[in-house]
Amino acid sequence: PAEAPASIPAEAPGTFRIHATDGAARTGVLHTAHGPVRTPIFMPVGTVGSVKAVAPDDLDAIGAEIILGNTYHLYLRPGDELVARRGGLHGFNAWKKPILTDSGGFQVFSLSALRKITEQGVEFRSHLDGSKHLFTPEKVVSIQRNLNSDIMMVLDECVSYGADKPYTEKSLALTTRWAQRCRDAYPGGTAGNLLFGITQGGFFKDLRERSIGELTQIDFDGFALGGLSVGESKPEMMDILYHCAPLLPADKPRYLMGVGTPLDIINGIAAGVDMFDCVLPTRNARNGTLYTSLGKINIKRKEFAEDDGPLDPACNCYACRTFSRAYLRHLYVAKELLAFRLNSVHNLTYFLDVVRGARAAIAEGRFAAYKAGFEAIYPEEVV
Ligand code: PRF
Ligand code: ZN
Repeated sequence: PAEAPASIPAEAPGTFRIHATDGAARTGVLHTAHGPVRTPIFMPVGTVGSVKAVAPDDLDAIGAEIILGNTYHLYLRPGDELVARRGGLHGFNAWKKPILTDSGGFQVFSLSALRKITEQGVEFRSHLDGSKHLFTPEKVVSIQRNLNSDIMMVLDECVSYGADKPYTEKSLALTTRWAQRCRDAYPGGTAGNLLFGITQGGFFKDLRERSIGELTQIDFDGFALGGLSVGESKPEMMDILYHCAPLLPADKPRYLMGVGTPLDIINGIAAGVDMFDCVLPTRNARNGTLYTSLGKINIKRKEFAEDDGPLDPACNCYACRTFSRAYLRHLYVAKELLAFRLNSVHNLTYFLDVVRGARAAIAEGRFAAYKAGFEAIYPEEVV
C-alpha cells in the first residue's frame, strides 16, 4: 500500500478518511471545498494572503496542498469585505487549493497593543495604525466566511506560558463558551466552510482534559491543540502533546497549531496529529538557515563560498536542481531578492518532504524507523 493516490476522487467537504495507521500515527485524506488534502500535512503560512517570497506556481511545484491565511491581518488590511468582493481569498490571491485561516485571537495576543478580554470578545488596537477593534466569536466567523476559508478556526485565548492554574482554568472555560458561539454563528451547511475547535488548558493535564472534554461535545469538523510552542521546554511540550493528541476524536482531523521543527512535526505525527503549520521554513529561509537531509546549515558561511554541489543532494526542488551552494551563498550575501525565493522554495520543499515521507512510512508500517532517522539528523532536539 502507498499513501493516498495522486488523484483523489472528490468527496463532501469535511469528509476525513484514514487510509492506514502505524501505532498512533495515521495517514489519510481530508476533503475540502477546494479539494483534498493528504494527511499528515504541513501547511505553509501565508499570513497576509501570500506565502512570503513564493508565488502560487512555486507552491504548486513544491507540492503544497493547503496554505494558511490569517483573520487578524486580512481583516485589518486590505479588509475582509474587499476580499469577499474579489471572490474570497482564493479569487484574490489566485491560490486555488485549500486555505485554512487562523481566527486572529492568537495574533491579537502577540501583535496588538492594549488588548482587553471580556466575555464578549477581545478588544485590541491595530498594530498598523492604532485603531480600536473588537473581535467576537461571531465576528471572526463572519470575517473567515468573507475570506471563504476552507477551514475556519474558532476564537480562542492562547494562554501565555507560565500562566497559573486559576487563570488557565477561567480562560479555558471562556474559550469553550467562545467556541460554542462560533459554532452557533455558523451551524455549517452547504457552503463548505469547515470549522475547527481549539483546545487549550496550558500545562495542566487535568485542564487540558477538561478543555478537550468540553470542546469535543461541540460538533466541529476537526480539533486543534492550541497553546503549545509558547516558550515551554521541549519535554514539557512533548508531555502535553503525547498526553492530549490521543484524547482528540480519532475520526476527525487533529491540528497542532504553530508547530514546529521537523522533529516536532515527526513527534506530532507519532502522537496522532494530522496537520501542522509554522513560519519556521519561510522565516528561516529569509535569514539563511536551510534544512537539509544532513541537518540545518547557514548558507552565509564562508565554507560554502566555492562549494559547487547542490544545497541538498537529496532534494528535488528547483533551487537544488538548478543552483550550487556557492551561488546560493552569493545571492544571500549580496542580499539579492532571489535568495528569499530560492531559500523559501527549498525549505518548504523540505518540510513537505518530511510529511510526504511520513505518509509513505505510515502506509508501509515503518514509521518508527522513519522517526528514528530524524532523531539522528537532529540529535540536539531529542528529549
Ligand atoms: N491559538 C490560535 N492560533 C495559534 C495558536 C493558538 O493557541 C498557536 C499556539 N502555538 C499558534 N497559532 N488560534
Ligand atoms: Zn531543495
